[in-house]
Amino acid sequence: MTSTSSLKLLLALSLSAAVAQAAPIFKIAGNTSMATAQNLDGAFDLSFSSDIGDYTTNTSTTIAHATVTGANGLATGNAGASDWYSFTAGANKTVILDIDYGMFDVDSWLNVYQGASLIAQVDDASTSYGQGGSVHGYDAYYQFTSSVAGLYYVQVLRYPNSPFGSGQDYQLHVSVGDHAAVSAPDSATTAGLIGLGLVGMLAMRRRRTA
Ligand SMILES: [Ca+2]
Ligand SMILES: [Ca+2]
Repeated sequence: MTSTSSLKLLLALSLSAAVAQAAPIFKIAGNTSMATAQNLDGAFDLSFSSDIGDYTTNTSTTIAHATVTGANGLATGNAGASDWYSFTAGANKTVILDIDYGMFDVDSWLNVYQGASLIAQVDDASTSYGQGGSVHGYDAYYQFTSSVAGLYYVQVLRYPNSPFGSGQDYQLHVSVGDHAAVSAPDSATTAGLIGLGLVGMLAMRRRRTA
């Protein structure tokens, strides 16, 4: 028995499952210092994203990742300051920091810290790094191997190591080799099954009304 309402429900489930695959979290207000950094450890998963990868390969389903949207045009914005994030990594793990959709709003700049130690300052990168999401080489990208286990920080700013202006938005993907995928697992399979079910039901419906 197929009804319009059950079709709508399936469609809604299918769409929500699809959206849940790579839903970013949003920047909190006031993460303007190392001490008030927004911790991303609870947001890692292995859901597919066409915007996440290393220099050459999509790693979204093999290396756990978290995505945060930094919208400095919103109330949580840090115009006049910078955005701080923290995450945990084990020793000798691949860590990838990838800014997407910064340009043409913001020429992004990253300061990367292992504990309190500044280990890298990052400006520009090839748009081919980190898969999709960058239309300009001014979007920062940085890949490194963690030296020790512990807490790492990334401070997002604008070139050259300067505070944000108003309305400077970006997405930051953090991928960490050994990070637990603590969020919902990849829902692509579920979405696919629901989608197949939907196609089947629509086919049935078409036959009935033919
Ligand atoms: Ca990317
Ligand atoms: Ca840059």
